[in-house]
Amino acid sequence: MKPKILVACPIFEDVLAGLREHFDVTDNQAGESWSKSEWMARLSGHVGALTVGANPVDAQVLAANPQVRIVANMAVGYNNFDVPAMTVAGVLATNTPDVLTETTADFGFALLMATARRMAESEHYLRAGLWKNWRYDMFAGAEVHGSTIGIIGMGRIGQGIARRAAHGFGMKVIYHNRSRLSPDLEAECKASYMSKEALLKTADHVMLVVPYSAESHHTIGAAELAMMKPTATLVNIARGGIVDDAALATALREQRIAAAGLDVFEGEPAVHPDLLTVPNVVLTPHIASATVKTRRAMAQLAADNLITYFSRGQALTPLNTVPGRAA
Ligand code: 8YV
Repeated sequence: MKPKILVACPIFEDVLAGLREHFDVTDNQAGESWSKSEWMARLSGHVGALTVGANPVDAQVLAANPQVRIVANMAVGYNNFDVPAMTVAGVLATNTPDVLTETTADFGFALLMATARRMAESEHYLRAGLWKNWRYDMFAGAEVHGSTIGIIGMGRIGQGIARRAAHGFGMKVIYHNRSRLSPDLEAECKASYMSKEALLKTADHVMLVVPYSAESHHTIGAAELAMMKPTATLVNIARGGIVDDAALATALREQRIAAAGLDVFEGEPAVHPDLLTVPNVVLTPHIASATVKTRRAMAQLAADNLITYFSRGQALTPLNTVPGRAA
């Protein structure tokens, strides 16, 4: 009898077919959204699951599903997991690091460019048939090349953005992180460490790439927005909840900062209604890792974590250590 696993989100058919060779798979190719209680009920009877951010794995879910041995997140971020609770319950947690680093850094840069150069706002204007003549100040935005980017969160993706900024666009790179990079890495990224406050006061563009945790909740709120230059832009490709979206919408409406680019939202897929009514914000639906190649690599790595765990008792990219389960 093959172990039963639940694939909680739609994934590539060939990756699913590969999983079916090893497991009795329940899929969600229909892409149904489940409430927490539905998700807990669906998980019943399965020893493993492939999840995304919408699937919380906490003490309550684990208590209702003591048969679960591994949960493989198809994401590098894992704030939907309570890893200590999973460890206590003997459940292995895995994520998908590395495979999405460069793609996500590309998107961060694209969102910065779109935000600073007002691409979404000007496209809407053109589509609405409002373009009647040329004006010197029509959608004049902020300079990107040669300006100063402040990166908050200098992990792999933050470093990828720093390299693009410094080497591709001649930008000055300043960063804030829980710990400083090694001198070698700082030199490679041409990045200088700063306190968060100094960074917010100095940067022309602020890029958020910090993982979500209780400590990083509302890293950017009204007080931080007030420290930023009135000409500055803010880009969040990290997680909803890192920014106080209500405070941001107010700052954008009052033009206390110039513009924002957001790929992630507090309570997504719901978006704060005030953000939908301000023009100087570019909004995308959590797609920073969304290229076909990268999404395939993420799905395959999550699948391989399940396969290697059940066949060899080890996963490829574990987040915790629990007793192995070799077949
Ligand atoms: C995922 C992400 O696509 O990897 C992450 O942490 O934010 C995205 O790449 C998304 O979280 C799906 O769970």
